[in-house]
Amino acid sequence: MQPIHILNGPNLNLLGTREPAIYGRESLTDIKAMCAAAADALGVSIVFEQTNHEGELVDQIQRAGKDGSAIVLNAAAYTHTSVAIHDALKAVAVPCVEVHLSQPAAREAFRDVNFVAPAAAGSISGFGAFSYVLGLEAAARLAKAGANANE
Ligand code: CA2
Repeated sequence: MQPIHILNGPNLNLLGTREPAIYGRESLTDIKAMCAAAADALGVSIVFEQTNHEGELVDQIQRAGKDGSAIVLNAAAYTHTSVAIHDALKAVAVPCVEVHLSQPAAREAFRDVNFVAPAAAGSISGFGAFSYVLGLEAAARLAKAGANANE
């Protein structure tokens, strides 16, 4: 099976340095290590990437569509703003599981707008770094089933 691509959007490289009450104390490197351990247990391989740039995130989604079996996506702030990321997810033939550390629905009203969820197979939010482990498990199940959310 091709790897599951775990993609991270803007500012997530700063995790562990600020706002631990909202985003937890783990750094993105810690989350990558948690995902690697979970991937081993699930018998899948992963690619783990982060970018602060919208177009680069679109490129990463397109690469995942060619070289991956599923996407786990924390698009961070682009979740709430990016038609380009919505369109990229709709354009690829692999399923996407949306993940968030926090629970956006319990936060500011501007986070109620979500361009990722309508293009995702499902969403996992509010469990801190564990959202990624749950998201990876869901993505592995979808990938093994050969699911394609955009068919
Ligand atoms: O809860 C999540 O995972 C979010 O995707 C995080 C985004 C936010 O815009 C989404 O609504 C929910 C923000 C990521 C910012 O990351 C920071 C990391 C360290 C310090 C400050 C921000």
